[in-house]
Amino acid sequence: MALDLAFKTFAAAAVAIGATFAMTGAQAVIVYSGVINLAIPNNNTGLYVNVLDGSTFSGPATFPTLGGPGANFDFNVFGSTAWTLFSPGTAGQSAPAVPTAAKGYVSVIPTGAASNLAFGTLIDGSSVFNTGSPSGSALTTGGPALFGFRFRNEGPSLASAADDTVHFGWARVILSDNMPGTLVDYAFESIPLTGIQAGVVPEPSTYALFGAGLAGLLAWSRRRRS
Ligand SMILES: [Ca+2]
Ligand SMILES: [Ca+2]
Repeated sequence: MALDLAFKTFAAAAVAIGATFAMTGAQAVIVYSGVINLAIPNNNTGLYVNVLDGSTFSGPATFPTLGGPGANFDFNVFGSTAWTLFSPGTAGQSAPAVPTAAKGYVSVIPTGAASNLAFGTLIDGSSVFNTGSPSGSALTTGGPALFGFRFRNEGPSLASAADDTVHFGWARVILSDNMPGTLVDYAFESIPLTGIQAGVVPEPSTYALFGAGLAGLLAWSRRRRS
């Protein structure tokens, strides 16, 4: 596992290209993936997810590349005999590198394993985040487990941090050692720095289903305001 971590920590320099999405509007909206049940390969790549555009990457390279699926990823689950969560740095990310305060996984201490969150746990600015590569050893195996994360919305300018925002989210996974896992679903709060409760899926009439993408989300906001 030490080799995995060293490899994952080695980040290639990247040129900022590709599309990102701006979050606008003042109304809190939880964006929910729906049940997707995506496979998480149990290898050094695992599954990268960009929660803003829903794109994912699971190889064959170890990292997604800018402009490709999974670029500007927000969380990554990988592993071989055991599971690890990996925080974004520069690989596959817009410039500048993702700030420490814009990434990480909810944990008990900043250097500890990712927490196995109870349903409804609030993930917000008071949560403790491991911003590196926390172990997944505390997560329930063989059944659904919830972890919390925070992420950077890169904003339209891929070379500047001025329009970047920080958001909170959760993901539900099913993991077992020595075999592929499953990403069941995930959600995030569209308003920067606004808390979200782990595993809580809002009423269909009050959340933005991810399938429509952010265009759908923004249209929904406009409809709500009109
Ligand atoms: Ca991101
Ligand atoms: Ca930016």
